[in-house]
Amino acid sequence: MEILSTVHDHNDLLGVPAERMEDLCAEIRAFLVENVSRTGGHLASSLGAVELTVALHRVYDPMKDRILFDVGHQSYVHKMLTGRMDRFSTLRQIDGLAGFPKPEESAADPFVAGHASDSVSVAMGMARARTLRGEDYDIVAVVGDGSMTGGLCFEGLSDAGGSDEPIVVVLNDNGMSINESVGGISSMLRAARTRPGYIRFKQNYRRVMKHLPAVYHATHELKEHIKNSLLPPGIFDDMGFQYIGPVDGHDESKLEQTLRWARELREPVLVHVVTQKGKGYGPAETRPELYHGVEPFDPAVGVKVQASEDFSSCFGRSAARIAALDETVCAVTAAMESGTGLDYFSARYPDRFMELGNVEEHAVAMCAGMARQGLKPVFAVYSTFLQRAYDMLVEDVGLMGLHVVLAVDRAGLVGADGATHQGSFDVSFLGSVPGMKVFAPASYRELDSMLETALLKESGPVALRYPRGSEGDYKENNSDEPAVVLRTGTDLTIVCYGILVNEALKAAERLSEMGVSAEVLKLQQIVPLPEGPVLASLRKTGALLSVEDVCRPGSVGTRCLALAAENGVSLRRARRMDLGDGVVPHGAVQKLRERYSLDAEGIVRTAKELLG
Ligand SMILES: Cc1ncc(C[n+]2csc(CCOP(=O)(O)OP(=O)(O)O)c2C)c(N)n1
Repeated sequence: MEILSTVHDHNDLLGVPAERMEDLCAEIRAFLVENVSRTGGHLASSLGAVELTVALHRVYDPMKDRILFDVGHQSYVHKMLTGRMDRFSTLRQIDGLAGFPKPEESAADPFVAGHASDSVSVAMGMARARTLRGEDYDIVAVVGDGSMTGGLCFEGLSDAGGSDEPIVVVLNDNGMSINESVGGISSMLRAARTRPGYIRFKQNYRRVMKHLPAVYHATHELKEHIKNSLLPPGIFDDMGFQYIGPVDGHDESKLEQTLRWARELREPVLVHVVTQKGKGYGPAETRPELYHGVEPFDPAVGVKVQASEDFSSCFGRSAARIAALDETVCAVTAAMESGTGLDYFSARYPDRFMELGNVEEHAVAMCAGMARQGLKPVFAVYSTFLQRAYDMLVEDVGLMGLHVVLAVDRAGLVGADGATHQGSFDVSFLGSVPGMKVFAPASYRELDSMLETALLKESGPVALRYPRGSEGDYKENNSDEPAVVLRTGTDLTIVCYGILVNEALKAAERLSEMGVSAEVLKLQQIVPLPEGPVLASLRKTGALLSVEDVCRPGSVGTRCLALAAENGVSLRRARRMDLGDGVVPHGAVQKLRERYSLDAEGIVRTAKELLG
């Protein structure tokens, strides 16, 4: 790490001679592979963006200018070049370096990132602030081709293209989302990538015509014609951007030169950069999808593909099983095919599987259309990303009571990805969608039965929320009842659901050893609340302890309190154990449970406090 060890910021980087840039990039890649293979994290995207990030950091000063990485999973090199290299051994661990941009961590991170497609909008907001406040700094949004499939990105591009704000959008096009990019935008970019002739033509044309303005006007139409034949839809130019590209994203000096040019234009510019995901580490170049996000692995061997059993794989198998019973069942994903376990389904029912791209809003509205015309769609989506489609849930699904099923994966604590990815809010927002039923399976068997019920027996909107990872000791199937008393007691009612049932049962056992008789009421259905069983238990014990991995507003505990009050059940004591405002930092799930007292120990402690 001869060169890398001397680079801690923008000025150090400017001191590295141009001819050493290739060596520097090689050292950065070696550092990334070595460190991420130990901690786990997002590897392939950062590997692909090494030259691009170095060039950005030579052209722009990240402490003064604003470099916005869309999603932010590709920002590891940015972190390395802004004084955080020595913290990489703590990446994604509790109190360690975050895996995504985090302003609290460094002034070089201008904005929280984690969800795709918002960077151009944020850049436009900053550009307007800069103009109105008469300030002087540059703004760059770096967005991947996968994230560009999201509608929000096009809202930002439309605004930017129609404005006079000098901003630079760097399209980091590697042809990949987590898996291969899909849809019309990706076809358009593929065509643009393979026809680099236009940019050469345009550069030469401009150079010559600068001296011949009369001829320029006369030949403008001809130029447009040539443009249209070389660059299929010319969409960015037509939207008002100066389109520059495609540029080789692994030629650092070319990138630097292009970015300087883009900055000098002082108008909305889109620089189309072509990169290879996983570049420089053989196994990641061959299977970039496997190296998008990795657990710790041996770099000499590479990531091992293991068919592990977890809630996602269980969902994929169940969806395929149920699809065999009813040919109107279809499965939908927004760029998360393997993460949600739907690769199993897609291999068996390719015609009834829809991978739409990074498009949660479209996915929900599209499912509503399918349901309206007699299909039974299940949209498998991570809890955190479903947030984006709230309006479609209310307007397109809820108001017509359409039979759309949501398989809400990664509900609750997700761990290392941190605040932008925790599934803390789904119970709160799903609970307000008209007609929505929410089930919370706590075992694979419950997930399987509840999915069948949701798809084949229900007729309105239904969501199943289940956690990241595997089931615990609880393996029963109580899905026939909305609620079940797993353990009877007289001193207090522990209301729980989903994976935390395991912690609640352990806690009740320990409490009984201390002479406290806790009733464990497990809910299979959390919206609407199973009022009868909740009231019966609270009347009996007179004390409520709700245990859940969600934010407090709209939580089950909050609704239990309201239910008790409305029904004249006076509680001697009550405590809601949850994730508070829902903003939970990164760290291993078990560590986070400990921090929020949502492990058995914490529940015991809280129960003892509660009962005095
Ligand atoms: C709203 C939203 N949906 C889904 C995701 C999950 N996700 C993280 S990265 C990614 C792929 C992004 O592809 P691209 O922007 O091309 O970047 P690349 O990984 O190819 O570098 C996806 C789908 C997300 N972060 N945000």
